[in-house]
Amino acid sequence: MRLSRFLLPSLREAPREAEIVSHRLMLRAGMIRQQSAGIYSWLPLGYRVLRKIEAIVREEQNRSGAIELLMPTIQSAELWRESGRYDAYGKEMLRISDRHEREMLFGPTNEEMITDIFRSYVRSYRDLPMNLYHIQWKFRDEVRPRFGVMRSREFLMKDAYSFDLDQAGARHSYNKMFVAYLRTFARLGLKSIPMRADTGPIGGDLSHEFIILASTGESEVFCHRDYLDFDVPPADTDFESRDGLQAIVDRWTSLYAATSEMHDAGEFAGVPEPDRMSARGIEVGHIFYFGTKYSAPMGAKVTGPDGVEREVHMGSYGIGPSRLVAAIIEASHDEAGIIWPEAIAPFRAAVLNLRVGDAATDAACGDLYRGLEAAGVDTLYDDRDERPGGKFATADLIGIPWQVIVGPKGLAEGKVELKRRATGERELVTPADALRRIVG
Ligand code: 5CA
Repeated sequence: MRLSRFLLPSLREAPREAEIVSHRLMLRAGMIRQQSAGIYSWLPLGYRVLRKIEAIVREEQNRSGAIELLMPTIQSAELWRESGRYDAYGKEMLRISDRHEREMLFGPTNEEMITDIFRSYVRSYRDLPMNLYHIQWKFRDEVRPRFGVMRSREFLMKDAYSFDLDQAGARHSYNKMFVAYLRTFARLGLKSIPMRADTGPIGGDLSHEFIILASTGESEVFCHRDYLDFDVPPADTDFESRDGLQAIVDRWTSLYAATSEMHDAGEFAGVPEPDRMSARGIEVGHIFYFGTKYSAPMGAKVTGPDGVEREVHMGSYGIGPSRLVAAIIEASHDEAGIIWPEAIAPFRAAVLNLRVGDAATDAACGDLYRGLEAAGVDTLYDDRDERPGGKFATADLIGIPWQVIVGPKGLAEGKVELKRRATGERELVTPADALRRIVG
């Protein structure tokens, strides 16, 4: 992408309304634009990151055996009356009526709708276990939308729903998501810690929040320090092995870790003092097992091997990709701006032309840009007619992991400068070497 042809409305100054660093940087880097309280447009740079996060979430869901579908954002009140949640959900639900005065709502979550889909098509235990997920916009009329996309009213959610014949099967489905979540957050460059959690309006009695530690986090959390050094399950983990997965989950729940709602000060005092960590955290995922809470009132049943019909055991599993964009920035930035992990950077490389209009510099930049793109590297070519200082600042602000700085002085010696955003390291190399190093 040529920066001169891109929409990147970056700002020098942090807008005053932004209280936390991720919100400030997302506005300064031209990633989002507020349209109403808690409602944002994703500008081109921000949208690229969101899509990359979504892709990693999707890959790990698929790896665990979950199946993707897509449900609508608008739902009917009638469906929610079946579970009793239409009245129970309260003011967080955005209620709408259509031209026929039918009561509708903008979905805050999809337990009812997925249960309706399931009961319409699945009748036999032979089709179980089944886990269906989608990645779709949700709306919750939060009392205090704040911190930009961290706590917004409209936000993207990956929500998965599992169906099993019995509680033991449901536990295995829960463990699959538990392990998939550990892998997902690690691939996004985050250290997540699963913590015992409250279930709120979703319900049920087994639940974990996946928390990443950050001083600006909204949740107060308490945990054992050793979690920070735990190894994440590898890509070839056998998701079908009940015992194997249970062993992983047992290890990841063996030490103390709880959010403030579930905190037990007495138990925490039992953790050796140097290992005790009380910190602030951001909830990036939340998983629930709630048995037959929805299948019973909505009549989602399957016939078991003995020919007897039973209500299915369900769980639901959420990740917030839009919140993750902000959470990753909270975890990875410096005074100059964002430091994207390579896996989700909006562009992996930037080519900075320090003398636009100089034939040799333009030619070298053009070659590098085309070479990188041809090798499959998403590249931003800063071909704007602007001073070098402004170009350095922009590339650092928007966090591009590899930066190739090209100017007439270096080129006279056949060299360009290769800079790593994360470390600030700079090296003089030939353009061919720069390309080789970035392509990897
Ligand atoms: N139905 C269940 C699981 S699918 C559910 O709704 N869980 S949840 O309420 O915990 O939300 C799941 C995830 O969505 C959260 O972990 C968080 O990452 C994200 N999320 C929730 N509310 C917001 C919000 N207001 N802004 C941004 N992300 C949010």
